[in-house]
Amino acid sequence: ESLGERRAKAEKMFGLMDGFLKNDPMSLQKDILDHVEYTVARSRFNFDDFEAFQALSHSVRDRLIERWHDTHQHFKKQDPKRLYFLSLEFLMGRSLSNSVINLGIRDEYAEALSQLGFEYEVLAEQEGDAALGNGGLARLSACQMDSLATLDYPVWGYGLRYQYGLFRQVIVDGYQHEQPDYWLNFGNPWEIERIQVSYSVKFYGMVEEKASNGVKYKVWTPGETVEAVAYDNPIPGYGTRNAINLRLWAAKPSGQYDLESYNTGDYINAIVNRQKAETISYVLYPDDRSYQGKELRLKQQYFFVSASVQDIIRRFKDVHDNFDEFPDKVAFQINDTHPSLAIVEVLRVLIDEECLDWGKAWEIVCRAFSFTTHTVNTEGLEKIPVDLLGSLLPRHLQIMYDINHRFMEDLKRKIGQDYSRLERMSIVEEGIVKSIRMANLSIICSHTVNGVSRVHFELLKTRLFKDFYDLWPQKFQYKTNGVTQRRWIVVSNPGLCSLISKWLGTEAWIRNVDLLAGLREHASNPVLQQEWRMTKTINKMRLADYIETSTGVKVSLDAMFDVQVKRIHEYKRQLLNILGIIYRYDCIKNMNKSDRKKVVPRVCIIGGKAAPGYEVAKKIIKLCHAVADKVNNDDDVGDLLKVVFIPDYNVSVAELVIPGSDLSQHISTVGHEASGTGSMKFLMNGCLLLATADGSTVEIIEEIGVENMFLVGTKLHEDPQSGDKPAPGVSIQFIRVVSMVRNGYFGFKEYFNSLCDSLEDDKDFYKLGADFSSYLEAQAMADRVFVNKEKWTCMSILSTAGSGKFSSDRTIEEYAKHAWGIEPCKCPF
Ligand code: T68
Repeated sequence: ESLGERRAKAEKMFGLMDGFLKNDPMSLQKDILDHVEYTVARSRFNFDDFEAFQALSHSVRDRLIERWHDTHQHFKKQDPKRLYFLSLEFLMGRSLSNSVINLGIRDEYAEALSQLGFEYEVLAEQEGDAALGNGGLARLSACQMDSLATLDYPVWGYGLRYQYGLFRQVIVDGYQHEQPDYWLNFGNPWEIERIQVSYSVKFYGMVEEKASNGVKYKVWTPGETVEAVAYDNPIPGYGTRNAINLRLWAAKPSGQYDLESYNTGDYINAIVNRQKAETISYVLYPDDRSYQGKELRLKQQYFFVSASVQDIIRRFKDVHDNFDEFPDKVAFQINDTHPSLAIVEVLRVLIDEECLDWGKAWEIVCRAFSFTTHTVNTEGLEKIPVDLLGSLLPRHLQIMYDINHRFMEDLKRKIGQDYSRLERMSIVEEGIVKSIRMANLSIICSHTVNGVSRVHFELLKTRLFKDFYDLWPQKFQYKTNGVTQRRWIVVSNPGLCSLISKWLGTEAWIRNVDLLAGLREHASNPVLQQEWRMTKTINKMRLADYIETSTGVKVSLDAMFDVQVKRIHEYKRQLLNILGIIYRYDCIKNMNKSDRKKVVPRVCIIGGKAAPGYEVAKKIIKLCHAVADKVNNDDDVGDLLKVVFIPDYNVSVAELVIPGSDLSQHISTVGHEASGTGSMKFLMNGCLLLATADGSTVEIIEEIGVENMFLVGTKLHEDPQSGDKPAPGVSIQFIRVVSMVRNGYFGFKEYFNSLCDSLEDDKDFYKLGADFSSYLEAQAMADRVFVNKEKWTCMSILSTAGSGKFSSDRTIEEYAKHAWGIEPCKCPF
């Protein structure tokens, strides 16, 4: 028997097995103890909670790997069209609970651990967050990966393995300070380092034109080479054997020795300098809107794009020898413009390395790319200075000019000499700093441009990308964002999860969330209502404990927990919330005893990070603390009002806060939030919304009915001119609360001066003054309903029941059908 024959025999024998690992509690115990001993290298008679968590995670990881291998084997065999999801940010949070739930073995693990004398929940708390992203955009990628795996789509996610994720927010004297998030300090059991999967990424240098047999071609001689090493993160689907891969790249010094520097004799410095290559993937940029033409950021973008494109083309060429088939086998999704260099990189590879002519390469690219934008304002669009591009990626800049030249010629033929329109649509922006408009590039080269909610789509068509929409209306679409009910109900709210399954008589809603609508018929049932409130109270207890440990403030469970958690931004109007709190405080202070009895007690909870260089946002955080100090220490007010700022808001904090809140605020100035996804998580958890008709809230209202939430202001379509009309006069209440801040009622008079100035009539860009009365009315309405327990609970049940549309499963189905053209590829169980 030859080695090959023996191998084939073994493959046949073991290939028939479902996987090697068993999931009964006894087998799980043995596995955990084996990992304690051989992976964590602790004695199986002596290990602590953290070591138990490590061993547990490794045992779960083994099971993930089995499915992940089978899935890739299956994809390889079927060779379906694959989606490559490119994003510079993924906000995954914790993985343990999500994995054991998706694998369907949570209870088995809990049982196994309890027999070993450990509590599953306690170990799960040991895990730190993977925070490789800023906010909405990054968490959306994570939710979409969960849906892609669950729906069996053949997909790879690609991103960057930052050594430092989003900064940790530490509050000192009410001010935000940033600390590095070295999340890898304690190891990362979920990733698999692939030292053999690595690619060289090239930067700088120069381009020469050469010719052979009369054919001209370009040669790029780079000046720097960095190695990209793959780290794979299996993403398990729920109720399926499929597990897909999220491949993150880390930068390492290149193995190609630079003889020159070694020969100078400065061996030590040569090594130290080479080590600098690693800085490319060191740290995530913490700005979630503004764009600064920084070289390191551009390097990160190209580093990740180049490695991913090499990997994708290698995989394609393993099985195909003709690029004609490329668009039928490969779909690219670019998450905002951050990975849009991929477009140019694919063109470059096809033309310079695969020797395709421009026409062929261009056609392939235009059929492969789909682009989603997450922004509403032109200032937020990414622009890269031409000088920077020309020095870092000289060949890419040439290709961008080539694309633009052809596009402009074509456009002139279509629209004639309308120079101002031609200028607006050009990829190149002339100006003091000549730059490349990455959004224009992305639109021109993609077959589909996606918005993230219906109103966002309207804004794209009529404002942001009007010129392009008029040219190519068929390219423009929208897929309203969604979130995964697996993480946001099943993992984070187990109580509600069992309650829902009990009343629906099935767990099928976990894969088919439309079934939640079945709760509607029970919304007024007093038995369900009683159980619903009980579940909420338990979640509120959990949250109250967390508030006390993280802020020292004791809160009453009878109070309405009113929450606003999200990145701090002027347009999101945390300031409106704080001014409302000041108004409430002022009212209580001026009430007589008998009126006070009627006050509905509130706990106002705010949380979120400000970009480190965003001064106004940082002042808003400080104001929040200043108001909290005054209110919480006022014995006269007691439990009628408490104000808390939850520090270091992140995914795992969200999992605790959202299930425990009664009311949540989404009060951006209308026309400024592209979609918003936090609201969807609150909705699923039966938390009532107090919101403006902005972004996806408009669609939420259609699903649940405006009578089941508290609307601030009018709906956009009722007031189409709202953007241009002068703000209605501000109320006396608004003037009063602003002057309290201005006059130093909460201290720090000088420091808050500029905040107050920004609220003056003519400077109030985000219309806090104009919306204040309506905001107070919505808040007063919430108070009135809260005392009517039956009504409130009914609205809460109807919120969950109406949340089905906002599952990322629906979003992904829409993308698969209307943008990517991919089909499920289910691995046999
Ligand atoms: C958000 N965008 C939108 N951007 O603001 C939000 N930007 O309305 C939407 O729901 C969400 O995307 C998902 O579509 C962001 O989160 C960023 O985080 C970001 C990061 C870097 C650069 C620019």
